[in-house]
Formats: sequence, C-alpha cells, structure tokens
Amino acid sequence: MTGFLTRRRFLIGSAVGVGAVGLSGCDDVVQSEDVQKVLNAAEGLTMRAQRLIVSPQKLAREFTEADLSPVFRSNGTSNPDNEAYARLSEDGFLNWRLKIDGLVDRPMELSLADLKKLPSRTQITRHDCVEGWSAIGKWTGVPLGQLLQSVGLKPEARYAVFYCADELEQTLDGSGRYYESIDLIDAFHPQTILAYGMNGKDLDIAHGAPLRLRVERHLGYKHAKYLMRIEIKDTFAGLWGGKGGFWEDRGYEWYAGI
Ligand SMILES: Nc1nc2c(c(=O)[nH]1)N[C@H]1C(S)=C(S)[C@@H](COP(=O)(O)O)O[C@H]1N2
Ligand SMILES: [Mo]
Repeated sequence: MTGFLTRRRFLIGSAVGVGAVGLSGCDDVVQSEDVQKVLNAAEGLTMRAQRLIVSPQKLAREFTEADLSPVFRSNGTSNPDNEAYARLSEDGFLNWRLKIDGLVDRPMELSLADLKKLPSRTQITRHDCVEGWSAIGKWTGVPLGQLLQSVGLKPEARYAVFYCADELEQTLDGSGRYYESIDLIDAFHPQTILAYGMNGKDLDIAHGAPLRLRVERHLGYKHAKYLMRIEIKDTFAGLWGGKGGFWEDRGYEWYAGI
C-alpha cells in the first residue's frame, strides 16, 4: 500500500521539478511525511534505489536505421476479428477515437489527426517477446506522459489501463479482451509513447493500427496494440482476472521490466 502511494508521490515530485529527475526532484519529495516514513523501511530503500535514484528514467537502448529488422513479426492478434474494428479500419480510422478517462480532470476523446498534431517522438528500439524472438523497429508517436499532463491526473491516480479492440481469446463473458496496465512511473518514462507510426509509415493493422503502446523497458506483451481507451485508475483489481493484463491474468508477471 505505502509502496504504491510513495511511487506516486515520487512521480509527482519529479514531474513538478520540471523534468528534474535527479537530486532536486528527490529533495522535493523527501520532505513529504509519507515518503520519509517509507524511506526508513528497507522496502522503501530498495524501491527508491532501483526505480528512482540509480535509474530514475533509464532509457532503453536506441539503435540506428541500419539496425532495423528486415522483417518485424506480428504476434498475438494480427487483425481484430470484430465488426466494430472492421468498420473503423475500412474508413482509414477516420472515425476512431482514443478515449482517455477515469481519474483525470479533463476526460478526452482524440482522433488520429488530433494525436498527429501533438509533439511526437521517434525511437528505434528492440522489441523482445517472451516467446523467444526480438526485432528492431522504428516507432513514432505521442509521449504518454505529455498526454497525461494535459488531461490532468487526480491525486488518487496510480495506473494507466489500456483497452484494446481485440479479443485474443473468444469467450462468452468478454474476459478474452486484450488489455494491459502500467504504473505512472512507466507512463511518464520518456520512451513510453502511443505510436501511430512504424518504420516511417502509418502503423499497419498487423502491428496495432491505428495506435499502440510502446513501453520500451518492458517485454513485448506490455505493448498493447489496437488501443481504444486509456483509463486512469487507482487499482486494476476487479478488472477481468484482476492481474492487470490479458497475459497477467494467465500467469505472466505484471512487472515485465527488461
Ligand atoms: N491488443 C493486443 N496487443 C498485443 C498483443 C495482442 O495479441 N493483442 N500481443 C502482444 C505480444 S505478446 C507481443 S510480442 C506484441 C507483438 O507486437 P507485434 O505484433 O507488433 O510484433 O504485441 C503485444 N500486444
Ligand atoms: Mo510477446
């Protein structure tokens, strides 16, 4: 409980510090009573050391154009099998909207054109799937942290939950819907982007059109494709299997850091 609270406080501290992820960001936060309490505990020290002091915003390695994989596999769903998605893709995703809601001050619905108008980031990174393959691709999209700052987070915010258009497993109760979640530290990581471009073109259907998550310090299954909605929550308990993601509900680790 305190661990989560503290991570959120740390995050707010560093966000307020105008990108100061180093010592000044920490100085801000250490004054908080909650944080002081946790820092006295061994668990707090580990958390502090691992995620915020030693590598507060450690970047995943970035590659060059020459390193791009000639073939980048598609994995899991390669074309969501439902009417609603088919209709959206037929119209070139003109009618698609990304909904951002939950514990935010200003819920929003953004079109692809809206997203493309925002400042973007391009990165060439290696994608690692637990199934034993990797590929290097170039991704272009909107930094998630920037978007979250513009919708404004409520103090209770802890996680971003990503809802996808596809059911990877066909079930009667809808529990086969692909979804994922990350904490706010990963959400504000500079390489965490909502990608609409891949290898210099619009993201194709096999790789998650019109929009997918890239969360570069995590394994492949965290990189949710076919994004429809981002909900900011204080817990993901009660969502389908309660473990924070399609694969997590089937036994994978929620924290898939690499
Ligand atoms: N919506 C959705 N997102 C998903 C999946 C999926 O089946 N559905 N598969 C995941 C897995 S296991 C991997 S390795 C990557 C694969 O991305 P790619 O198809 O672009 O290679 O997407 C991840 N995101
Ligand atoms: Mo994967």
